[in-house]
Order: sequence, then C-alpha cells, then structure tokens
Amino acid sequence: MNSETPDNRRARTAAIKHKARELGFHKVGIVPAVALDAEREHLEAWFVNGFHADMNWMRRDDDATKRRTDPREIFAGARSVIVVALNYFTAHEHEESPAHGKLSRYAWGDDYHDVVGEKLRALLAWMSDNFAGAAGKACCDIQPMMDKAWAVRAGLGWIGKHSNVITRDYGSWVFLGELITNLELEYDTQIESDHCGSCRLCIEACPTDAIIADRIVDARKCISYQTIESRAATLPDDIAHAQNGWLYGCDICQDVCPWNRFEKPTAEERFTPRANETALELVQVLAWTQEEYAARFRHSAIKRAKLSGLRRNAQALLQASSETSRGDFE
Ligand code: B12
Ligand code: SF4
Ligand code: SF4
Repeated sequence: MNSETPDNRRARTAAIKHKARELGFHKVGIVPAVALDAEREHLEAWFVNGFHADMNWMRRDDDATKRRTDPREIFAGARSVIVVALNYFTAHEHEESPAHGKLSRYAWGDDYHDVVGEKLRALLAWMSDNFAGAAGKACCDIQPMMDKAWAVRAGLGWIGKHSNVITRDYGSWVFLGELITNLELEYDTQIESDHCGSCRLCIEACPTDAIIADRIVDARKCISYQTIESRAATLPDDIAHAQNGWLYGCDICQDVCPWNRFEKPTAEERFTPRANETALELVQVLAWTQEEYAARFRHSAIKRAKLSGLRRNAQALLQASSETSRGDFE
C-alpha cells in the first residue's frame, strides 16, 4: 500500500462499485468507517423511551449503543463502509379477503438476509482476490449496524417520516446492507436531501399512530413489531382492532407514500412471491403442524414470527372478522 496514489484509490473504488452493481445491487455508496455520534443520541433516546418494546436483543449489554454505532466495534481495522441497497419490489397485489391474512412485501420472496448477505460476501471474495490484504465483514440487518443511518450517510436516500429510507429511483422498497472493509477508498460526500416536504400521508394512514413524530416509530404500537417480533401470547387489543388484515408485518405507511410511484420491478428473481402467495389462508395457518410450517418457510423471513406467532396473528384476524360479520346483523 506504500505506492498508494489518489489515482489507485479512485480506480479501486470505481472497480468495487462496478462489481457491486454487477452482483445486482441497485445503489452503492462508500463512506469512512467512523462512529455515528448524532445517530447514537437518537438511538439512545429511542431505547430510553422504551420504543424498542421487548427487542432486548438490540441492547444486550451497556455498550450496545456504542457497538451499534461504531463499525470498528464490529470489524477491527475498519476503514470504509460500502453501503448497498437492493430493490425488492415485484408487481404483485395482495389477496384481499377476510379468509386471508396479508404478508408484508418484504417477506414475499426468499429471506433478504440470505440474498443480500450472499451478494455482499461475493463482493468481499472478489475484493480479496483483486486487492492484496483486503478483508471485511458483511452486514445486513442482523449485525448491530444502523443500516438506515449508513444509507443516508452514503447518499443512497433520505429517512422518510415513516422512518424507512426512501430512494429517488426505487422508492422505499429496498433492503439495506453494508460491507465494512479495511481498504481505504474514495468517499461519497453528496447527501440526498429530505424530499418529504409537507406531506404527512404515512403518519395519517398509520392505523395505530405508531409514527409518534417525524422519523420516530414506537415499536410497541407498530403492527409490524406486534405481528413479527413480539413473543406475547395475544396481540394487544388496540393492535388487534386495527390490524387491517395484516398477518405478518405491515406495509401501510409505505403503500401510501407518493415516492413509491417510482417503484419498479426488481431483476432479483428470489424476491418473486414464493408459491405465488402474498397472503395466507387463515384456517390453514391454524392447521399446520410444526414440521409443515418449518418445511414451508425454510429460507423465508416469515420463520422469524414462529408458528406460534403466526397462529396468534391468524386468531386475531379471524376474531376481528367474526366480530365485523356479527355487527352486520345487529
Ligand atoms: C428494529 C427494527 C425494526 C423495528 C423498529 C423499526 C424502526 N423504525 O426503528 C420494527 C419491528 C417495528 C421494524 C419494522 C419494519 N422494518 Co425493520 N428493522 C429494524 C432494525 C433491525 C433496526 C432499526 C433501528 O435501529 N431502529 C432504532 C431507531 C432509533 O433507528 P433509526 O430508525 O435508524 O433512527 C434514525 C431515524 O429514525 C432518525 N431518528 C430517530 N430518532 C430521532 C430523533 C430525532 C430528534 C431526529 C431528528 C431523528 C431521529 O434518525 C435515526 C438515525 O439515523 C433494522 C436493521 C438494522 N440493523 O438497522 C431493520 C430495518 C429498518 N427494517 C426494515 C424493514 C423493511 C421494516 C418494515 C418495512 C417491515 C414490514 N413491512 O413490516 C417495517 C417498517 C416499520 C416502520 N415504519 O419503521 C428495513 C428498512 C429498509 C429501508 N428502506 O429503510 C431495515 C433497514 C432492514 C434492512 N437491512 O433492510 N423494524
Ligand atoms: S408499519 Fe404499519 S403500524 Fe408500523 S408505522 Fe407503518 S403503518 Fe404504522
Ligand atoms: S408518505 Fe409523505 S411524509 Fe411519509 S415518507 Fe412518504 S413522502 Fe415522506
């Protein structure tokens, strides 16, 4: 590395970005691997307010906020963070019927942790083959990184009022990931400005008022948290009464977002709905054995909810629809 010149670094950076796009990533930006100090304060406040609900895996130890905001805590020798976005939009609709429970779009195809992770690891392998001493760590969701904050720093998009990252070219239907590396690279400095303006459609559409302020979601009130992450035996009443047909996750705040008019079908075939399903038949969810469930959702993000969680959500939807139809006759 002694013979390093700006030209070498520029060429290496361009080659890495080219390879990332060749592997299928739709957006890529590169920033220095420094601590996220301002974002750390937001994260700390979010924890102090209890907005993380029972997601105690997010703050396992006292140093959790430091660890989640400093890439050098995750990969010693970190110099740069290569940040990527992968479009997952496919042109399918939901089955809207009281007998079915809707799946959120992010879980229609194969598990994004696997898809994004595999592409990042392929990029890392290519870097190791092409640049002496190159090493790194692939991160997508599971690793303690603030994916959205990195995407903003790298200029991929801005954080909408619903708190998801929106890109100008694909809307918010993108998964985010990072490759932390020991390579010095040329950095992106252009940040995407906030294009929400005076719009408040997501805040107004959220049926449970979970977006408690611009860019802040209280997970306790969020249908996505309650139907995926919560391990409680029953859904809270206010969630069950506002579930709007969602069996797993919730897309309401993104479906109403005007920036998602820029959505375009992804070329990644693994995001095509498995078995062409965007909703599941509720009675079938209640009937599955553990073995049937495990076989059906192998390599799917849906396994996160566990069979007990899906059954709980299905029961709540069936209960709500029986109350509605009883109400029709009263
Ligand atoms: C925990 C988590 C959740 C929780 C909490 C969501 C949340 N808004 O934080 C729950 C279970 C509710 C959830 C739901 C969903 N999730 Co989620 N989730 C995560 C996870 C693991 C961590 C997010 C986190 O750190 N939250 C803590 C808060 C404090 O962090 P933050 O939102 O980034 O905070 C920033 C801003 O909100 C803002 N901010 C926050 N507080 C304050 C305060 C002030 C004063 C200011 C000015 C700003 C500000 O600045 C912060 C710093 O950048 C990430 C993966 C990862 N490792 O990052 C995925 C991730 C955010 N989820 C993702 C997805 C797809 C979803 C769902 C769409 C799934 C679904 N369809 O059901 C929903 C969306 C719900 C929503 N409206 O947010 C994607 C989002 C992709 C994108 N385009 O942004 C991610 C990035 C996974 C990935 N790698 O692709 N998720
Ligand atoms: S995912 Fe659903 S419940 Fe959560 S903030 Fe968005 S609209 Fe509200
Ligand atoms: S719906 Fe409006 S306010 Fe909400 S994220 Fe989209 S543009 Fe921003």
